[in-house]
Amino acid sequence: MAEPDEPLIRVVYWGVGLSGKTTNLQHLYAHTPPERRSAMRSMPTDDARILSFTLTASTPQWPTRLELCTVPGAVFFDVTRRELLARADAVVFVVDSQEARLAQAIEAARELAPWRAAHGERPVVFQYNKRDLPTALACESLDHALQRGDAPRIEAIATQGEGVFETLRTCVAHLRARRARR
Ligand SMILES: Nc1nc2c(ncn2[C@@H]2O[C@H](COP(=O)(O)OP(=O)(O)OP(=O)(O)O)[C@@H](O)[C@H]2O)c(=O)[nH]1
Ligand SMILES: [Mg+2]
Repeated sequence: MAEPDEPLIRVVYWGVGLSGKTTNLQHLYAHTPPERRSAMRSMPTDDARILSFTLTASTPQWPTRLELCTVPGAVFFDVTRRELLARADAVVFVVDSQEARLAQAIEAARELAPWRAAHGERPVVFQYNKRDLPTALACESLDHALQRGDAPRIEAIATQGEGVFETLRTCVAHLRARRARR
């Protein structure tokens, strides 16, 4: 494990219910050596669970511990979601690529907008998930509906682990770039 005095950077996995946030965290957890991560913690809410664990993403230039956590997607966890978001240093926005889920994703993007406006320097990485489904929309359509065009986006099939580490690496790269500019 990393030294406890290393900075803890919080990455919040954002997105509507069933978009694939938990699947992302489970894959990251399963494929990170135990000496580089904490145990998985779950915070029971009424009927959803918030998952979190810390992992080290150390380089000689920037020894860091990341705390990864999921928000509960269901609308009635509004308050919990906002509290978690308020503490986020970066956001991974997990989007279910299916057309039938687009309206919900747009709503989640709208909910995220005040945080983005208040913390313009904090990275947001879009993950277009469920690319394996025939009902997935073209990425350009998702960009058009969800993005201002400035955030990175990664395609993923979280159930197969595809794009999951790439998403987190992209997020960390942006955090590092921001730190270097300070
Ligand atoms: N086909 C397909 N299914 C996926 C993919 N990623 C996740 N799923 C499935 O989508 C469902 C929801 O995934 P979760 O990871 O539980 O979603 P969540 O965002 O944590 O949902 P909440 O906790 O309700 O907010 C599960 O049945 C997953 O197996 C994917 O890339 N492709
Ligand atoms: Mg979940």
